[in-house]
Order: sequence, then C-alpha cells, then structure tokens
Amino acid sequence: MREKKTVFSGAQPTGSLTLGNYIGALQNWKELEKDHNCLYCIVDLHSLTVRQDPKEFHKVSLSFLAQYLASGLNPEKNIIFFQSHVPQHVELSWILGCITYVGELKRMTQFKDKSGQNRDNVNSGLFTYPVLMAADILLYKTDLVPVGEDQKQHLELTRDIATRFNNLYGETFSVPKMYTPKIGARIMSLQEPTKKMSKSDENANATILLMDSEDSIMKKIKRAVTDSENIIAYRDEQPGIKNLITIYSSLTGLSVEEVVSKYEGKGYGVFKTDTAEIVIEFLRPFKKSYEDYMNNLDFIEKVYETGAKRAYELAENTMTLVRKRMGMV
Ligand code: AQP
Repeated sequence: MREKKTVFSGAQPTGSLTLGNYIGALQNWKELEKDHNCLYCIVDLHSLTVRQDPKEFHKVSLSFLAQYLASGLNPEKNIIFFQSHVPQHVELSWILGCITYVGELKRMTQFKDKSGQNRDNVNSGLFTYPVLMAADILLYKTDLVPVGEDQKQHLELTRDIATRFNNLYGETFSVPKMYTPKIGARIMSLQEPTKKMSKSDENANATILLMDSEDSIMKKIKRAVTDSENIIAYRDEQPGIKNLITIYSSLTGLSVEEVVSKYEGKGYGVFKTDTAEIVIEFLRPFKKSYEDYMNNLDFIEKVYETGAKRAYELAENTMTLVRKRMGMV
C-alpha cells in the first residue's frame, strides 16, 4: 500500500486568481501539502478552450506559477508544473474520450454556461474539457482532488470514467474523492451573490483578484450588494452578507458563529470596512512575495522544469500500464 495519499489539483491560467480560487482551492492545497504527495498543475491546455492572445497567455501562465508560489505552496514538497509540459495528459484524454459518452458530456452545466457565454466559439475542446480534466486527475492515480463546489459535476464524471475503465480493462486507476473546504467551497460574486465569483466575470466589481490594489479591494467590498435587513446573519435569505461572513471566517479562522456574534448590533458599513481590511492585510504579504518571484524568472523556470520531470515520470508509469491493459503493441 502507498504510504501517503496523492493529491492533484489545478487552475486555468486566464486573467488572475480570485479570492474564490484561493479560498475554494489554494488554501486547501497548502493544508494538504503537509502529509500528502501533491501535484499542483497550471492547466494551460484547458485555457485554450477560450481564444488566447499568445503573448499575453505566456505572461499570464508564468504569473500563475508565481501566484501559486506566493500563496505559500512549497516547490520542494509539491510537484508544480504546466500541463502542456507533460504530453501524457493529452494521450490519456484521447483514450478516456473513447469510453465517455456524448450524452454524459452534454449534461455538464459548465459546458452549457460557457457555450452560452461564448456563442461565437463553441469549440469541441469546450465540450470535451471534462475528459481532459479526468485525464489530469487519473494520470497520477490521484486519491483526493481539492477543488471548489463548482467542479463537483466534473469530478463525479471523472469517478464514473475511472470505474468504467477499471471494469473494462482491469484495476488501473484510483477512484478519486473530492475535497472541499468546510466553509468557502463557493465564494459568490460581490455584485450578484447568488452566482459564483469568477475570474472571467465582465463586471470587475464582482470579483476580488489576489492582485487587486488595496484601494480597489476596499471599494469593491464597500460596494458589495447586500440587503435591507441590516442584521449580520448567516442565512440564505441574505446571500451578500452570508458571502462576506464566509470570506471573513475563511481568512481569519474564526467560526461563522464567532463572526456573527462579534458584529451583533453593528451596521453593514462597519462590517464591510472590517472585512475589506482583513482581505487587504491577508493579501499584503502575498503581493510582496509575488513581486519577488516575478523578479526571479530563473527560479520560476527551475520550478516548472523540475516539476515537469517529476510529473512526466509518474505519468509515464501510469501510461505504460494503461497501454498494456488496452493491448497496445
Ligand atoms: N467562486 C469560487 N469559490 C470557490 N472555489 C472556486 N473555484 C473557482 N471559483 C471559485 C475553484 O478554483 C479552482 C481553480 O479554478 P479554475 O481556474 O479551474 O477555473 P474555474 O473553476 O472555471 O474558476 P473561475 O474563476 O470561474 O474561472 P473562469 O472564469 O475562467 O471560468 C477550482 O478548484 C475551482 O473549483
């Protein structure tokens, strides 16, 4: 039996990481690195489902790696790499695509949402995205996948594909489990708090980026849509306030109850200012560290080259078994 469990997760290098990405995923990545074998990938091939300007894409991809490191991920403990540097992701994706049904992919709500938003570019990559995601995960015999709530449907499909492959060709893949934070698995838009916070939101006020200036964070949180109840309560009827309590609690470690009782009888103005200050304080060392990494591109290169070598070896082990199981000469 393997001693430590394997963890795999990733983010697409488009725009900049959001507070939602951090609380829903990266915060857990850091927690898991303590006693798991972790692979954290920058899933650049996934980003191609939306048209990218090559120069900008190159810059953003490197910037994502710096953001991973600035979030505190240790490149010696974890395998940090670019998806496109390990070609087995695409090879396995083709194989898994051949045992995935069109009907299954048609049910994916992210495909429905994204094809609705990009009507002029509903490409087949957007449709088969969940198969590539399944390949990313299964390639490393992953046990745990720390992601936000929005990835639940994709992860269930990954589990179905793994089980189907194992039934058809013999035990090959671990069937991975989803790992979400107890609180903060779905950080909501500041402008439409019934919708998730997303890096591609057209309304800049809806999203807090890890790279936002202090001034802009204060303004965005002060402008966050709330309600007219004027009670700081954690309930579905007050989604805006509930979202801010979630952010507050996730970044301070205080429980929801502790936050609510701290602000009993206080108004939204005070609560919003305090929440903004907590986010600003939290991001200050992140930004400093990000700048340091971006000024040291040699180090960044070393991290992704080492990561790709280590990931390649693991991926090739799995692919050797997969090819054998399937009878390839
Ligand atoms: N709002 C969120 N709350 C909690 N977790 C979230 N994640 C994303 N948004 C939230 C989690 O972040 C990880 C990386 O996400 P991704 O880069 O693969 O892209 P995504 O899920 O499509 O996130 P975005 O920000 O909404 O990007 P765009 O706008 O490009 O589609 C994942 O684990 C995700 O669950």
